Amino acid sequence: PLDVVCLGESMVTFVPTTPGPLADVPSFDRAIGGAESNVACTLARAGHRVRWVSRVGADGFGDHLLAAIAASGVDVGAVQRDPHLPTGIYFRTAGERSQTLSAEPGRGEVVYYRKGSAAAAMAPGLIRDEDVYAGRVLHLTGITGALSPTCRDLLHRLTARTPGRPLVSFDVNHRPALWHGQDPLLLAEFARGCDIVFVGEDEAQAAWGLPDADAVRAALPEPAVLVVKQGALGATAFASAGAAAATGTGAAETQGNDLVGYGSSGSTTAGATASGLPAPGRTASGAAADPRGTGPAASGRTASGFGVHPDGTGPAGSGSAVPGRASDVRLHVPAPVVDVVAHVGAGDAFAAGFLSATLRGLPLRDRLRHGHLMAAAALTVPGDLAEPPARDRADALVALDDEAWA
Ligand code: KDG
Repeated sequence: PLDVVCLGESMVTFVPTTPGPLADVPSFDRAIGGAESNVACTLARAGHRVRWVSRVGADGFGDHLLAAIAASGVDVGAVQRDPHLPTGIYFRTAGERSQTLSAEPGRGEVVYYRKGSAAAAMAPGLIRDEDVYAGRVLHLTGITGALSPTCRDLLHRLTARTPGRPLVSFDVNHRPALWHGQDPLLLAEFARGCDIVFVGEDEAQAAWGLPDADAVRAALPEPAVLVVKQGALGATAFASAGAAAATGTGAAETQGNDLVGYGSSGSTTAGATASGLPAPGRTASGAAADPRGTGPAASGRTASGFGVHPDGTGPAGSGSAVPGRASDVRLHVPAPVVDVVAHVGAGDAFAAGFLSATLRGLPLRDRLRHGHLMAAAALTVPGDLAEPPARDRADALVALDDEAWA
């Protein structure tokens, strides 16, 4: 059995050989990009069994993506080749925010050529359940939700709280260039259906108008674990009490939802109840009677659950504040100081480090620290992917006292 399945589009990436705005760049180096395959490659390089599920064209770029991702140790056997549609590509500058096309701080300019790509044709009927549900964790990102209507449908389906599904991890990954003309509140809807959610404080601000980590938790009480990344400051995690603890003696003993401390039944329904989450199929009104008083359920929530609506209309009324989970553990872990070469890929590496530690049954603090260490490795190389630190070295760094991490 696999540890993690990652689903999403990857692209051949063209990175300028010289600095400066894209308009002036005469030549490019070839690399690969794709948030979910970055997570897959990092996890595989860190020793986990990982599959990447996607679609690529029957073209040379598709060949290259498959070969490069497989070379990291990722199973690409379930990736489909589309005989007619091309593999997506994109161009980006290395780092500093420079031109108008850049909407993401530190990401430089980003220009996608992925509309109508083979991956954008992913659809519920095309992606097989046995391919995506083969791991202990399914990792998804919000990028998929913006690629096409069929990709959006697929993400809706994979983030529905269906019984028996693996643990679902979701990185919001708000890419403004992809959401043009679409409502990024949809990203919150996807997040509510997941068990572990990663979001940058800057993304939550840009996509949802939420000012800080606490506001994000108030708006997203459903995921058992919510990690709000705060750039150089570190990250703040919110977890239901059980989800914050060490959950097992090691990967072999830790299965499915037990990974976030739901209990030992292995059943999604029982797990959801134990963690204060709405059971599948339960309506918002049913959940209002939750004895923990943790607020309304996911499915019935609307944009008014946000303290500030992205349209600028402000709080939806004095009585509408949505509390976080009463049972939450809230934990901030500072990030180590590094000399940043390029931000691209750091969020993916953070998710990979956090998930790796989750699979190993490590406590919340250590999961955050492993996330930071993987991110630090990615921040100090120019490309998306870095060689993860050796596990014993990473464990030794994670075990240092709080002072060393302050
Ligand atoms: O996180 C890095 C990714 O953003 C990059 O590899 C490209 O997946 C990508 C995207 O859609 O922006």
